[in-house]
Amino acid sequence: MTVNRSALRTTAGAALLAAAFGLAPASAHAAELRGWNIHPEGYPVSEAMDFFTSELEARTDGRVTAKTFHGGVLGSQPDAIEQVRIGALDFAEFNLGPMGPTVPAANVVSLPFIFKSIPQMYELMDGEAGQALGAAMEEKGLVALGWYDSGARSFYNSVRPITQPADVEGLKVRVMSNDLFVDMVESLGGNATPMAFAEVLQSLKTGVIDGAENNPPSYESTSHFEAAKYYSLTEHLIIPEALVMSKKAFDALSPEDQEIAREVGRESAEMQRGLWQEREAASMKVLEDGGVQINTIDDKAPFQDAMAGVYDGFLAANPDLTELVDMIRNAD
Ligand code: BDP
Repeated sequence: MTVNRSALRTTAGAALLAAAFGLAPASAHAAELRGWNIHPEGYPVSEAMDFFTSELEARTDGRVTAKTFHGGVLGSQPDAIEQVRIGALDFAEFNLGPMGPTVPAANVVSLPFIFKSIPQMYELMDGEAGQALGAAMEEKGLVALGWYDSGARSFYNSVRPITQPADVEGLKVRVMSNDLFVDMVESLGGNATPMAFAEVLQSLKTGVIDGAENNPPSYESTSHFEAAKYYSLTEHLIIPEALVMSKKAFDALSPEDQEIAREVGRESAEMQRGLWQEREAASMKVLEDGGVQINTIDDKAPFQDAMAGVYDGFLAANPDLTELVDMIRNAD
């Protein structure tokens, strides 16, 4: 029997090189990536994530396979952020609000009224602001692949319509898990309770809270509107969301597959934004038909003015983020 020594040397050499550079040999059986999503199937985020996983698989010729667990079955958002960071989960779609405690720069887009409109948010997230936030997230182990839309959040409650800050006084309002939102509600005279999204409906029904705040699709999809019928369009928060991959999972991909993941992530965001506009209109119709009393706020200035202390406190605690705050709030 003849042994092809040069072939052996080549194989051994390649393995050595791979080991030296910390590259794992490509495996035909890479584990399926696991993704977290708080929203139910059919929600714009969920549809866009399904597009992401199926296109990722198709364009990598099956080298990368991925599955999203919809409906929050893999736990709460603050926990999931940690899990993705450490690589226990591979990808997810997060609102930047609950990300603030982990990624301080993310708090900048959780400042009330910082964006002037949704189109302005798109423009800034697709430009300099998105780059700055993406870099800050990556330092914490979260690779942003696309910026999703989450519309504008407004207050809803079971007690009265809100037309001026004084109407918030004394209301028990659920907020997402981030002290910034506690400050925000307290600045309006309300009592803020940070709470997991999944617990809100029951808490509204039992009177543990009087209300919460969210965009029309989430207020509708969760049935919160059935327990809290006053929806007041304060539109105080425009917080972008992100499709993210764990840096651990991302770094394990080949450069070619990383590029594909980024490309499909960007495309999924475009798709999500289109679906979002449609769903917002559909949700408003469900709310109207469901007997929700919706009021617009003609003059938001009193609400904006009430937020001065939130900004002052935030900038005093995070002077290094002043530049990013100014860049966004001074943008046209
Ligand atoms: C929705 C966001 C979701 C949040 C939820 C909340 O899309 O990520 O978890 O609000 O209020 O609009 O917790």
